[in-house]
Amino acid sequence: MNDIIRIKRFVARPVIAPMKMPLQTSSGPVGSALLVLVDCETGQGVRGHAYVFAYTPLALKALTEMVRAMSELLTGDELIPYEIERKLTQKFALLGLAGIQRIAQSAIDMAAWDALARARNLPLARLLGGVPKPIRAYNSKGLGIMPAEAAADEARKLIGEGFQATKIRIGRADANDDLKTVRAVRKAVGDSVTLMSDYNQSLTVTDAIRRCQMLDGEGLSWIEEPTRHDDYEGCARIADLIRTPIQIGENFDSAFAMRTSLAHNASDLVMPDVQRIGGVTGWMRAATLAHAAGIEMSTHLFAEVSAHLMCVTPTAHWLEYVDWADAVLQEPLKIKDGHVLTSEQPGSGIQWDEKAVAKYLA
Ligand code: SMN
Ligand code: MG
Repeated sequence: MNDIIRIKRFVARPVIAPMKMPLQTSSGPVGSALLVLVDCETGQGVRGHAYVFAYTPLALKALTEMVRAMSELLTGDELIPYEIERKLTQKFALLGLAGIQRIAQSAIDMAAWDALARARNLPLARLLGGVPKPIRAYNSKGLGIMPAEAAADEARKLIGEGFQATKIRIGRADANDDLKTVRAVRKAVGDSVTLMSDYNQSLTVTDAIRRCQMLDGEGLSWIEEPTRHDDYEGCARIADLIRTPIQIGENFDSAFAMRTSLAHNASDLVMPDVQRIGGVTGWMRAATLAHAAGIEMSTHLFAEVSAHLMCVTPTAHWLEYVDWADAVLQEPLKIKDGHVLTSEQPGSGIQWDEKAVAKYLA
């Protein structure tokens, strides 16, 4: 139990896995799962697993190489996520702790925590001081930018998979088409279903105020990223004028960014992304900030690990569910009554389907 666990290396593998339902956002398409799979190999033979998204094929190789470079720095070190963070933060201080560097560091952190939890034979939520629980989730894998009738059909399908909530991507060229779509989806799923919406940063502040006002009476549970993610002052002006809660956070690239955002009252809600906020380590800091600020916190993608994190997030709000890594997972997440069932296996529950990985290796 008290044996020192040493890092042997982190293995990074790029894969391009198919997505059953490609997603069109107002900031571009997500058509296949461009993942870097990261394994934390330890001297004891325990292996931790995590994946991150490269989003564009142009970044897949660079992200893989960045994880490999970080692995070289860490070989032989003790498996202590906070010390790994300290070392990587110091080594990359001059380059900057954002973008590919940030995602690679988060991948290393998640794989390290997973290895630690497996070494202790505990689900990640338990290692963090909590217990795996069912987490309320919205089905986010569809409802991209599409015509209103198609959106209504797709919404029915997404809710039919066992959910009580889903998210509509908005930001069509004509604001009336967004309104039409929101109304068509509402009609299709009924009043009891929770509907979120997401502009993916596509509007100017002035346009965002006008367009959010058009949607303000539609019963949306939040309007996400109406404008540039780092214009906290602009987001605050929007949030001030709109009754529907404004949601941002998937682009916070550390708890420091979230602190600045909170200081500006940029949003009513936050939803950090575990691959940008700094992995498990960064998430825990962000969760403390949200708790102290009394602001509800949701997740962004990465449902497998995020479900564990929600078990120890004091202001846990909604888990975003997508199935984009399922093609390479042995045991995809299970859904029950609108909740994701947090894995009870040691670690986060991520286990590669090696046959599928071999098939999709890029
Ligand atoms: C989103 C972001 C990145 C990839 C796909 C979809 C979207 C979301 O902003 O919040 O789901
Ligand atoms: Mg979003």
